Amino acid sequence: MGHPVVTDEQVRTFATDGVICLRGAFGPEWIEPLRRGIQKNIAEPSDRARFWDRDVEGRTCFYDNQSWLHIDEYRDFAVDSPAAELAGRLLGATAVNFFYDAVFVRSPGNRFRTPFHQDEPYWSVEGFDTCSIWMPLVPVARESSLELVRGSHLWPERFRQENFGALTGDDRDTVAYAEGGRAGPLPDIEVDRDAYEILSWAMDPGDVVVFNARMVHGGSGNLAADRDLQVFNTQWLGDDVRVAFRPEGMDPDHSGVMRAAGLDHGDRIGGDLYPELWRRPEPAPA
Ligand SMILES: O=C(O)CCC(=O)C(=O)O
Repeated sequence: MGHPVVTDEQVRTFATDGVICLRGAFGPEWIEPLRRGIQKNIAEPSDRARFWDRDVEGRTCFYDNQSWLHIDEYRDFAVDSPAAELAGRLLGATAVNFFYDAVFVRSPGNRFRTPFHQDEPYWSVEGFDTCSIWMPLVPVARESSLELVRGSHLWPERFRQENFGALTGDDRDTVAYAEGGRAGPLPDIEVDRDAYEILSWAMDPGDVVVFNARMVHGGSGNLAADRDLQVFNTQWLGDDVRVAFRPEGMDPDHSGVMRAAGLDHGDRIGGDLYPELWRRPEPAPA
């Protein structure tokens, strides 16, 4: 089984690049249940599930999130796997809360590529100390893997993001994403790829890409006819993260469930929906 403790050099790489690929971080005891969980999740989607893509051949990209609330295999991974410690140590955090899970499941040959975007501007929280653990449960070739613009978590601008509802055609995803003090749209990475240092990795089950939620990222998909892609992704929140209800819109929009749980704008994240799952051990007394 992979070892959860990361080296100082890996912590530095994550801080400067905004992303790190860790090989063999999770063993089959985590991969196999998550694969079963994905099949259950497809059979029993939450009301947040979407198809990002369904092409004329019937190939699909299925998406769901916060399904740990009804899929035990996801809950077990979030609560009991080394993921929380991995996140906490990479973030250099005092403590880490679980935010939510997301799955991206592409059927064989699906060509859909996720548009480049940053995650944090969509979220109902704000802060620098965040990470997502992107975990393919099947082998993925580099040309079908997630792509990330190195160091983009440190870009000073705050960009307006695109409305992903336009992809699903689902009224529930229609969010205005007003300009609201933002620097304008995200640069078009695809038309000027050489201007950016784009990182991506061929990966095997057990490998993970961990990235800061301010990182510009996208891609994956673009699958060969005989290859599918099942990705389980968990999002983790560290010390400086606070609840943020954004007037420009949120996706996924947690403001309703957060308010119902007694969380308001500016609050420290916590409670049963966003449990603290790792805390740095106190140093032993000298
Ligand atoms: O796997 C993908 O296609 C996209 C992943 C992504 O954008 C994310 O995890 O935020």
